[in-house]
Amino acid sequence: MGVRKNAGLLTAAEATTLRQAFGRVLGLDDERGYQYQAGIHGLPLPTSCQHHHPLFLPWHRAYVYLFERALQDQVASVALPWWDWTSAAAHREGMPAPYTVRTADGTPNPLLDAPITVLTAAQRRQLAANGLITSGTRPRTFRDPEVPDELPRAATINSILQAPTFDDFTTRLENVHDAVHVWVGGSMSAVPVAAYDPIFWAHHCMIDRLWYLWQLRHPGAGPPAALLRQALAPFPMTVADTLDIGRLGYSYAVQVVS
Ligand SMILES: [Cu+2]
Repeated sequence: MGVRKNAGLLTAAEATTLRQAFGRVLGLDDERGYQYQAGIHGLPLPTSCQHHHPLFLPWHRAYVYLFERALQDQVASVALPWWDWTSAAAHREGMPAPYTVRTADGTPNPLLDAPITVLTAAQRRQLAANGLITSGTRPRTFRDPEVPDELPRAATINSILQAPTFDDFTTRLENVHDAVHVWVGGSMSAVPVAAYDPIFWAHHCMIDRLWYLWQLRHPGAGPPAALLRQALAPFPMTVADTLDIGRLGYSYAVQVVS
């Protein structure tokens, strides 16, 4: 089914497909739509995401998988790309171009930012006052990135990929993950609104890919057995359901960018 690729190496046609899929999901007001999907992570309540917990990787794998399925319901050939923030390109330029150009194909780029339509007036005021969304009655996500060369380094990730146990691996990877959220800044720096920023999905695709690479190197190692039957609310999946991306029907292209 879907082959996830490096966001820095998308062809023009692949980038157009990705924008089309995001554009269509952004236009849907029901449970197939962007506001519903992004809202599962934080606001509107309840906050469902799992952080600083052994469920972090399984929960986010299910989340990204089901969002990718929502994109594929609109544009069957689309796959979510990953943002390799360790690459030399990322350390020169930061986020990949498909996510940062202001316009593409003659229209505003739906990967640059997104509206957040589900907030109460009080939430809008408070989030805007805290610098997490744009102000006004029709808020959007925004970013305030740091210097590109301060993104996580390949050597750090290579060391984390050698972690012998799932607990050690997930704890160290989640800390790097947190640092990238903070690096992007603005909406991405706060759990309640982070998933509305389109770069969220490329960031979490990278996290998911690193878990997959760790799984390849450590066959048999995984989350504690006691967790395997745990449900990943609100998704109709358990931890065990997330362990094999082949069974979920997607794969990661072997692509590195220098
Ligand atoms: Cu995250």
